[in-house]
Amino acid sequence: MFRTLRRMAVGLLLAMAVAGPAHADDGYRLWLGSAGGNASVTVEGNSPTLILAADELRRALPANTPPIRLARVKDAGLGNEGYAVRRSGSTLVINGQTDVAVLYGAFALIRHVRSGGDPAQASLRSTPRVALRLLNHWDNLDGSVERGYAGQSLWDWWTLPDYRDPRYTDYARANASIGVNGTVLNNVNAKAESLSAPYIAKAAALADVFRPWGIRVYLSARFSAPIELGGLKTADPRDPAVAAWWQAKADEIYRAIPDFGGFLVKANSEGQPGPRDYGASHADGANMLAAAVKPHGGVILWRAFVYADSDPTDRAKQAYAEFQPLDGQFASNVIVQVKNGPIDFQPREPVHPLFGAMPRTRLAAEFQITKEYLGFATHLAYLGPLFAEALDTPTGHVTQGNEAGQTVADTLTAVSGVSNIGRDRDWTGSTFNQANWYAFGRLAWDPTLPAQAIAREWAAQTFGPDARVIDTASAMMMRSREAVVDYTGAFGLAHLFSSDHHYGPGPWIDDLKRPEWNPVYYHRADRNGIGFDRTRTGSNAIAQYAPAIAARLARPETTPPELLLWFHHLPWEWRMADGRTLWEALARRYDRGVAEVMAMRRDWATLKGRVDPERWAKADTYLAIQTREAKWWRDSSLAYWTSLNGLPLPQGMAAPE
Ligand code: GCW
Repeated sequence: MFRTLRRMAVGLLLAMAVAGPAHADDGYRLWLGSAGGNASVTVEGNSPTLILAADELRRALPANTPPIRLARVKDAGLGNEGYAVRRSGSTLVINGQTDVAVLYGAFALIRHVRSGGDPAQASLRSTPRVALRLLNHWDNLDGSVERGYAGQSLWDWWTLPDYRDPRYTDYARANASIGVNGTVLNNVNAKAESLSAPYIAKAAALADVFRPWGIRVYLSARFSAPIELGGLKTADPRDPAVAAWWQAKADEIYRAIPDFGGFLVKANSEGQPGPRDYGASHADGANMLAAAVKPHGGVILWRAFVYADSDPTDRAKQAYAEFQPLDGQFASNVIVQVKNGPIDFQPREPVHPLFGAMPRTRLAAEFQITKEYLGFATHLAYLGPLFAEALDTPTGHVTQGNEAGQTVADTLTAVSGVSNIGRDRDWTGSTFNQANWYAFGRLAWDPTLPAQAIAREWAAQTFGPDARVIDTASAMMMRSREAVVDYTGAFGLAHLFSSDHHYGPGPWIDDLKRPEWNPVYYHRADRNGIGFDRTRTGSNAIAQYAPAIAARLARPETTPPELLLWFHHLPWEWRMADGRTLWEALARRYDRGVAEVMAMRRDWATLKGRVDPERWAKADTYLAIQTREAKWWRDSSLAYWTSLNGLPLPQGMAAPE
């Protein structure tokens, strides 16, 4: 009896040792994969960053890779962060002007090989197009994450600064591998305490972990901190005592974190304090903070996400109205951070009119990687196409040296992504959500990369070299965001979400405190028509765009169909370019969205057995949830629209369940 038990126990242990734990470790390891290599790597010098780069190469690349040599070189064309990887005789050489540039080169080679490239043929050269590539964590000091769907905050404030969880290192590795070079640790809805001495020490511990990976730490600052922490009577930016308090605070932070990146500020927005409380402008507030960090080389990221209930005519116009007139007034180390669209991270928005409209101000684009309006963690929505679409949009403004006209990406000093990272084992709540973190970093580095190439490269590194898996998974990803647009509201409809969690449909909601929180404010549908008139006959928001763009948006016929109802209020019988009525086209889009999700699930089913069982099953279950909820969106939305317009559903479409 005992012997049998013992034999069983030994057998079990052996089985575990051979097969490894039952769960898919790769979920934790992200796109970096598991260690299996043994490549031969030599480093010149003993910089900590180069040693880390060599370790990454050794663990990721097999022993038969040509020997690799890492070295800093002078090559002005590479800038501070660019790399060059090339063959020299029998050796692969990775060069950059700085240690971190060489590290980026090492990750580029790993990416090249792990997505199917021949190491012997590697010839890679790249410099980042945008200087600051930042994650913004909306992490609270109590461990919760605003709009976070992947568990508690990664930062364990309780055990910091003493305990440096190895996970912080893995976080830094993942970010460095995609070129992210800064991270804002705490929520923009900031508590003053995040700038207190104990939290500075905690942030400093994280900064120490991140430093060799080329990642700087930033903090969100609460504008009223001089009152809450400093005991001052005011936070008026024009008061010398307030400026002195911030100067001393900056000095204190820089003593602990010499390469501190700077402050991110949400001011006079959704109840946050700011300079306007004292009759001062956003520029007054930002410049006062900028002066405090300037001697240390820091920046101020000042958010343009403002809308006031005092002007309910069109929320989409308010940020431009408040910020554009301040162009030229911001200090040189202020970066105005603008959300990609004028409302709030919808599945599709036009780009924000501020891009290109503030030529004398440094700008950042803010994207949301976490899927607040795209189905939280469960729905599959690959955001590569959303990010790329925005970055690639022409602003219509022509600048010197850019006579062909600039794109949004051309206007940027920084790109920020609101993080989707939490303490979940898979970091982001689902395997496919990891791709959004990955795509953000890749596009921040090079906004011209095609979203599909990024999807393939991610899939290869995440699931391995099986071509069927790479083809199928990347094709699913590429159709996924458009599917979400279709089942939540196509043709530029927006903000139809149930409040204020923003999960599920609520186009009928009309009873919230502020008019611009209500979905009915955005769709303006009635018996006769639907859409928000932003032309001259309506809010005239189109006048905030460059003349060439505004001229096209002035008429529905020349407005991109996917933004039609963002800019125009049209009769349900309006004829689309293909001759169908707007109502028929819209109704069919809901159906198409559902069909696309069902197709994604069928495609995923064909990969059973080709993806490890744990990750396969979780994604399959999530696609089942998404199928159910896409139908919920379609059926409830159609039921609501028909209750207004009294029109029958297009032929062949079943009545809502
Ligand atoms: O997207 C909205 C969110 C808020 C968020 C705000 C912002 C951090 O619903 O949760 O607050 O925007 O970006 O400031």
